[in-house]
Amino acid sequence: MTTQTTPLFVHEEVASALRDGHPVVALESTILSHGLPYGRNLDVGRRVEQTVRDGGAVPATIAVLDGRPVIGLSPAELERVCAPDAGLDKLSLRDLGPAVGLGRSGATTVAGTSALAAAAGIGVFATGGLGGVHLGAAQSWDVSADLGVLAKVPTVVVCSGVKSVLDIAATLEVLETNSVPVLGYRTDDFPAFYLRSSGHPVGWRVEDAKQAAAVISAHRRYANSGVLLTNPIPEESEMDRALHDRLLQEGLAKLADADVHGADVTPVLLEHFHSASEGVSIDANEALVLSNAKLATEVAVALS
Ligand code: PSU
Ligand code: MN
Repeated sequence: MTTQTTPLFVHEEVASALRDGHPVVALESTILSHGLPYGRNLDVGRRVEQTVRDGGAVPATIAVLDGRPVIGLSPAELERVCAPDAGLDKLSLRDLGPAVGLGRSGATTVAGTSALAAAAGIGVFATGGLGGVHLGAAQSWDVSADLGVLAKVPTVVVCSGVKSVLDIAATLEVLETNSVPVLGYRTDDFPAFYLRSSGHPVGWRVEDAKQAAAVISAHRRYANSGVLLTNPIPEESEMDRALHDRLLQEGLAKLADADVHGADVTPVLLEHFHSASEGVSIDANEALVLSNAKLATEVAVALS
């Protein structure tokens, strides 16, 4: 019997950056395939990569294509992930084995991306929002695997907090239980994705990428868990609170009416926000992802 280990397919540019100790920033693909509509996703994917390049690091967008875990999509592969008929599965960490073993294709979530990035030796990862504890989780047990992966994988996730469609207080409790430090970039408040503040305090505040890098380096001496660096959406792109609250109530009602559960919850809610806000939420989403990519790049540069 032979044991087959499936290698990572690391793009040459990424591989050489890693060899030379140059900064690399991992990027997820679920945000493109399941989080943003066709027509905008490719543009955002390219801009995020360009933002990382402009900051002096190499971008590595991650997905599983035909059973190959790809670290650093080529331009053609990025187009494939963003195509209207891409038909990609949403891959959390538990789905990587099945997707690779069965030769399938899928976009990776924060959990899936963090695990593959860490396996490739990439420690900094930029995204939009983290998955968390869903409202009503006491009954549904719906807690994103993103939190469990941050507990075990020494990754730095730069994001704009979690959406207010989640139970933010419970999400912060789970992060605490799992020894994941939550840093606020120039803020004392945990951000709520479309909104700059959730009303919940962060554990620690950092003023610049250098401070963040110092915290991350020190954390790695004592723990194998990840670090969450939260960056509020740029002020000029923050969503109007009344609009936000209306969309949220409608979205939650839609979930209940259509009996949506599990992995479909986030995509269905995002779809509602996008269509009912006439694109305001998409602009907000793009602005925060770009801002997070810029900050993650500064942190990766400071760490390298
Ligand atoms: N939040 C967003 N946009 C997204 C996601 C979360 O604002 O696209 C995606 C991310 O890939 C995240 C995943 O890792 O949803 C969490 O899904 P779940 O709750 O099913 O674990
Ligand atoms: Mn879930």
